[in-house]
Amino acid sequence: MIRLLLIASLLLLSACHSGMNTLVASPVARTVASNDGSFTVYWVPKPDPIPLNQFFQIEIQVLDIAANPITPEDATLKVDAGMPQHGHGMNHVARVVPQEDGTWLAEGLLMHMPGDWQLYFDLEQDGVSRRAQTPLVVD
Ligand SMILES: [Cu+2]
Repeated sequence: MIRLLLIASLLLLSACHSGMNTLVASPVARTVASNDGSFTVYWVPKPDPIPLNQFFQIEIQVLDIAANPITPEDATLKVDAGMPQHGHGMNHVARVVPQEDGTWLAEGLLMHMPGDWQLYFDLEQDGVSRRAQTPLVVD
């Protein structure tokens, strides 16, 4: 417990210096764990809620299992979305731009149909790609 508090306060300290605090502060960000449990994606859609048939962005921060940030210096992030029940993806390829504060900004996302989407975060590190995914209803 003390160790967790220590990590948390260290994180807060480093967050203040790098300006990352807004993304990790619950409940601002939504969270999704990777399928293998090795990292967590904190994400904030802009605007929120995600609009139908309109471009939107997602601010993203990734923390490993010990709550240490995984930054664009450590890994490459891809963001994609699809409607599995319809067998299609987006009509646009999202651009994921590394930010100086160690986060990412995904741009050019567009949900062109209402209904059940899946949002995919693929983190590639040391030649291995691992996925976090979350359901998303757009109406
Ligand atoms: Cu569809």
